[in-house]
Amino acid sequence: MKELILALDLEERRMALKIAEALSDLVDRFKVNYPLILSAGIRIISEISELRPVIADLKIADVPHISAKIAEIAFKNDAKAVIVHGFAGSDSLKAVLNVSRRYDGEIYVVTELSSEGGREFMGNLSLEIAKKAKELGCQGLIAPATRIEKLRLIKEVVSDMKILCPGIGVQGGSFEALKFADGIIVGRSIYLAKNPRDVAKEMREHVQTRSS
Ligand code: BMP
Repeated sequence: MKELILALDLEERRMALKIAEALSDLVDRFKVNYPLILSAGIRIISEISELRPVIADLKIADVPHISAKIAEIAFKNDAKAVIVHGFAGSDSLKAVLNVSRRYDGEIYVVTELSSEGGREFMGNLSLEIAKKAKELGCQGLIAPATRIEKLRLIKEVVSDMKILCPGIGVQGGSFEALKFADGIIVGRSIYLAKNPRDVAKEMREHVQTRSS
């Protein structure tokens, strides 16, 4: 079954919780990123994880001992998965993997960003990053719904790894991504909508249709 993951990029704790509560029956997981964590505090991960599992999108990209500390804090606060930048290299990935194993958590490695800038430097490295992430035993990848051909190539390289795709909706990405992805990550198209439940339902239908 493919997943719908809501990116809760709000800056207000109460609003984030309100949306999370209102949509928890329609989404599989929540993803929280710096805007919410820096505004509401790290415990927000724990609060939201009472509704659905949380992916902590800290895009970890530091020297290994710092990457490990960041991951440890996320998992201690009940994150079930963390997002890591592949460009930081094998030592940083290994450090985070070691921590994640202690918590039975998952790590998702960013291949190239879905934005235009993602082509500029990361685009040249993303297949190598994907291969390395697979070789090291990472559970999944974050790959762009905005570049379907690249996504296809990434899928070819990793076959059985989980791929989650951001970029559908406001960034212009396509549901075609679900041909290769195990889940889509959607933020603004849902939480800024006049009726977030209607949009979430629509997205859920796309995901379900592509799951069969
Ligand atoms: P939106 O659907 O509002 O564009 O949000 C996309 C979410 O996915 C954001 O939280 C962003 O940080 C994340 N993301 C992305 O957009 N592209 C990537 O390549 C990697 C991401 O994590």
